[in-house]
Amino acid sequence: VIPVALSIAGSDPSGGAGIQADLKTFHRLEAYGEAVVTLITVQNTLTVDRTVVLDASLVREQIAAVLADIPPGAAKTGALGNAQVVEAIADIAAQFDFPLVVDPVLFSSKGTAFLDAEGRMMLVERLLPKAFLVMPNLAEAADLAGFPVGTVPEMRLAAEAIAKLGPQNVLVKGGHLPGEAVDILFCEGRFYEFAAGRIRGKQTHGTGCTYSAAVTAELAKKRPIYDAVARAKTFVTRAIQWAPGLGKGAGPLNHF
Ligand code: PXL
Repeated sequence: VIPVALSIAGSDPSGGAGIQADLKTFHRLEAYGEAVVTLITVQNTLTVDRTVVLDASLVREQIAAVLADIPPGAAKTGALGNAQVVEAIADIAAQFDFPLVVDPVLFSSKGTAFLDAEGRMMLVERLLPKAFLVMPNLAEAADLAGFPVGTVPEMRLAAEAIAKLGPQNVLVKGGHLPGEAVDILFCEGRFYEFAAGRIRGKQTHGTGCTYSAAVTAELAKKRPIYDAVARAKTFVTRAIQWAPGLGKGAGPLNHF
């Protein structure tokens, strides 16, 4: 049977990030993709001009419709917008019998807020405890851990601190480190490192979305977490390497 992966995230009409990136990633990794929209952005590779968060009931009903018919083997969340949407997802996540990957999107790469302060609190209190994996970047890890995170030792400390908030596993992503892009996975009391050489260039729009979608697709195939992260890391690294050079700003990755 075909693995099924679900994304609960925002729309990027330029196709590089958000649910568009997630669906492309699911497809390329041979998972059947489903997408529940949480918010709509007006953006391209240069700017994010506007964000409209959908009504929480609309998000809840979309998830219920999907679960009632084609339940996924794994799901991820991306940009969620506000506390009501986070709460709606947390409520229904109690029924999930598949792994949930939380990409704690606080800001877009251009600095636009994708979750307000109340939403951030709801994410910590209600959604993280239900997550199989949370995968913050350095800024998000610092925000969640409550101290600066800019080195590999600090990433390890942050992963441990974030695990105390309730998720089963934590992956702190080092894409914004100087030098090598080292990611730290904290899983069952142990640390694992995933390293990739730094790729020069600015074609990185949607990297976080693509990475978490790739992990979700691999989890939907029932791969263990270490394998899922290793494969996803390879996929996202190659997608950056072979970026198609589209757009006038930070361009999208190559999802093929
Ligand atoms: O990478 C975070 C992100 C999530 N969701 C949407 C986005 C972005 C970044 O641009 O556009 C819809």
